[in-house]
Amino acid sequence: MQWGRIRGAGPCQARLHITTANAVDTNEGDSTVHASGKCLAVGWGAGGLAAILAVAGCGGSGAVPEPQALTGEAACAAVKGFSGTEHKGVITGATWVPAGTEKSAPTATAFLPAHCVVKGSLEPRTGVDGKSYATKFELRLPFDWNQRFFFQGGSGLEGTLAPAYGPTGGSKTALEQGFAVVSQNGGHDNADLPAPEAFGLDPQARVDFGYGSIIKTSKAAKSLIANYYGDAAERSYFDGCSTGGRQGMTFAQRFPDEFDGIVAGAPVFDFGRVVAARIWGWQQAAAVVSREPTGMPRFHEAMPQADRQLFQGALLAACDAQDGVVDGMMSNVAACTFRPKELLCAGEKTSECLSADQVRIWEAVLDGPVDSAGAVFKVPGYRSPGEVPVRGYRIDAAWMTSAGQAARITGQGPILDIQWKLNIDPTPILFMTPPQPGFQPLDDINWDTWGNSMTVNAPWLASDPDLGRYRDGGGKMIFYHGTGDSGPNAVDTIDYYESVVARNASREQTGKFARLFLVPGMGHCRGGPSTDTFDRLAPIMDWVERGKAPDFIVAQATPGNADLAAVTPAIPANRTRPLCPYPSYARYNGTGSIDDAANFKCAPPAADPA
Ligand SMILES: [Ca+2]
Repeated sequence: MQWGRIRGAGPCQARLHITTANAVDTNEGDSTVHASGKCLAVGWGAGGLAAILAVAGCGGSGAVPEPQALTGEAACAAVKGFSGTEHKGVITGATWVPAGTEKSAPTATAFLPAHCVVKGSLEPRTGVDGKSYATKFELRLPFDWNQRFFFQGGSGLEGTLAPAYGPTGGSKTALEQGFAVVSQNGGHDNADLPAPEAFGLDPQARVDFGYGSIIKTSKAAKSLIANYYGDAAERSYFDGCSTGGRQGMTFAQRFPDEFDGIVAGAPVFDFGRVVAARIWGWQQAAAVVSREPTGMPRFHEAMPQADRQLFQGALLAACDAQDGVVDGMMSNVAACTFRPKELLCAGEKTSECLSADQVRIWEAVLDGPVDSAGAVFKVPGYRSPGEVPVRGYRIDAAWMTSAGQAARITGQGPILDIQWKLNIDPTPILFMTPPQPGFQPLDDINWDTWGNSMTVNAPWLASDPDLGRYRDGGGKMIFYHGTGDSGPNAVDTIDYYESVVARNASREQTGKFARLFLVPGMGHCRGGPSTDTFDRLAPIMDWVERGKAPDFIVAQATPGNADLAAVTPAIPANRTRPLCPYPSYARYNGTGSIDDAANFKCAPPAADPA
């Protein structure tokens, strides 16, 4: 599917025109140019821009004088002349990238189209900790623009500026499809900080990480787009996973007018609760294992690889067939009620059963943190009482590593390190209010009081179920979440989605603007024994621009994904599956290849056989 421009049949390419200030007819405090052309220039704040007038080349009737028309490289260079925004921004660079000179990744088959890379810095300042802060963004403006804007969501604790190519999960990036694409750094640069989480010492930096950086970036990008092309973007889309998924929810909840379509994957919409669940799980294992001289628990001792495989095999044996086919994937997660305690050894520990400690650890991980009275963690419980206990493979990693066989076996390796840096290290500095340097989460947490420390006024909380303003503005929203996610739990996202349903007239009415797609077996945003590759942009565009709601999304396995062979039966790299809107799931029709999505349909949970 090729998406054309929304307005104007003729070319609408960047043509930045340089005039003198006297030649521009401005309103007070507004450098809008009065012209009869279809694409007319819009000034970027008061002053500063009067000398630069952007006129796109579509639909113009000739009413606009044609002074020094600049295209391509010269137009891009002129962007450096922008000197102010409503957020006190400065353009720090504008670089022309000719066609055929840059790829979005070394493995990409095609070169990127000609475009201008604009870099800017918004509200630079010195924090209360004496460190330098600013919201930095990168905006890529394709010469051949499709009149749309794409916001590329961030990740983790932010602090870096990713190239704004706009990955979509499909074969082409958003930039290659003609979108103007922006990325941002979350309001802080890791290069300016002693540790990634250190921005937690500055209250404004916390706010910027929560929502400040993304809204400033969105506003600035839209202004720049309007100037560069001489016309505002007709449609705006957001796509992100993890922290990016949370940012998508933040836009829908706090800034519902910013986007027409939002894709929110594996959203960390309650970071404190995700971290709490992690720490809780680690605590359970740490209590029964030895420690490195550094104090790091040897988590792998609690669950050797053979026992992990024993559990995985038992889980699949219990739940794989519930979707109509034994294929190494558990698509009917609502029907899976397998519990670790079913593997408890009757006597001595053997290779065929789990010890009492192992069962206790895994059961505790599934139940989530409890206080001294045995009540589920209050902020609120990271899984609801009565929820199905086993979702995909989440149990695989909740207390140790997210992926990677080597790390699972040895307890060492970069993946565990990453989990530590996202959960343990930031807790005293970033997730506690006020910060408490020196706090040792693994040993010091008091689960009776922990909830308040973690979530009160946390600016990154995005759990408001009221999406009414976004809905009423015509916005569409796609959530997706891997059932094997070892970070933010798919159960949490299900619970959030149900809370949205509860705020609307019915599930059917909710499905008219927001749908959730579970990805069976997928880990955090990708990976896992799953079909984890799918185009996220096409479905949301179909929904926004053609009124075609996604009844399913075809996903395929990713060649080279080692996790495909980690289950029995192994998953072939050519497998496709429909991802289904919750609560339906992909059910095998009973005939045809089990690796072809065409032989599956989205079935309601009630279709599960007795
Ligand atoms: Ca199955």
